Amino acid sequence: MSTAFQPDDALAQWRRAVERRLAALLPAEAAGVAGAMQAAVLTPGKRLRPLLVLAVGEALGARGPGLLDFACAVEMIHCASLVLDDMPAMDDARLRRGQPTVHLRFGEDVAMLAAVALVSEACRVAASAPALRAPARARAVQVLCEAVGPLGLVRGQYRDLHEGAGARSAAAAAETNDQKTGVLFAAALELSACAAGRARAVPDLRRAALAIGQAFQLRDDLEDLLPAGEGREDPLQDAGKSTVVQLLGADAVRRSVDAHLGQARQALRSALGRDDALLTGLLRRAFPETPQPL
Ligand code: GRG
Repeated sequence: MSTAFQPDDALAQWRRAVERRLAALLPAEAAGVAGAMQAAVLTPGKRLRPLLVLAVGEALGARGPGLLDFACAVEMIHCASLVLDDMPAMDDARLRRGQPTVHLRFGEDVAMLAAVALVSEACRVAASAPALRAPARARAVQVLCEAVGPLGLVRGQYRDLHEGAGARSAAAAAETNDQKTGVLFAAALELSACAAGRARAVPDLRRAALAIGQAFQLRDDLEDLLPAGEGREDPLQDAGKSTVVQLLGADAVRRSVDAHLGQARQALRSALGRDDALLTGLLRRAFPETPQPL
């Protein structure tokens, strides 16, 4: 029997651990706000952010249940942001992770309350992460609050909604990507460093996270050009919204995705002092061959 190391198996195990822990952390009732929180978080998603927390954290030497709770806190913030982003006042989406969006299932009032509750739960979970020192937990809460707040996701979303920045130039689109997407990847990787007590790795991790955020968002823009079902979840949503693909063309955007992924790998190598097979596997899975538009 082969005992060769299989990154896919390890990632699948971590993913199950994240899902079990998320289910245990959320309030148990099936009705009301608790039901909406469960729908927002437990509907299966890629879990890219928590897997990054675990992969980078372990590669930096963090072990134990505290790292897992940091990973879950980041996923709760991510899911809260998706609930809000999907609401009629923002993206007005009908589907998320293949299911009707939280506000369509539970009502807008409950969706807003669930999003607020998820942000506060994320902070509570990070603040009480087991087996980690108090300064690491305190720093993690600060990092999460900054990632959400007026200079975090809130700013990125405002910019995207009100400043039409995505459409003006490639540089403006890149800034929106940093603010709206990169910021939470950066928080995820900083939580890994917190759990491992490796603050000096943060500048390299931040560079890696922002590059991952750029690649992620540009890939998303490319997928918007694919036929319904292969790319975007809801083909009517965002119809006519201008993206960097219209500005630069799909080939240039595809090259840019690859360049950002190269920068991310280089920054991770610099943070860790080596290549890490799990992280390499995770990035390969998260960014399979760049999609070909129509
Ligand atoms: C108060 C938390 C909070 C946020 C307020 C609404 C908002 C500000 C920000 C939303 C920003 C946003 C929608 C960024 C894009 C996020 C993104 C790239 C979503 C898709 O992520 P995937 O593909 O989704 O990883 P899954 O479902 O796989 O997790």
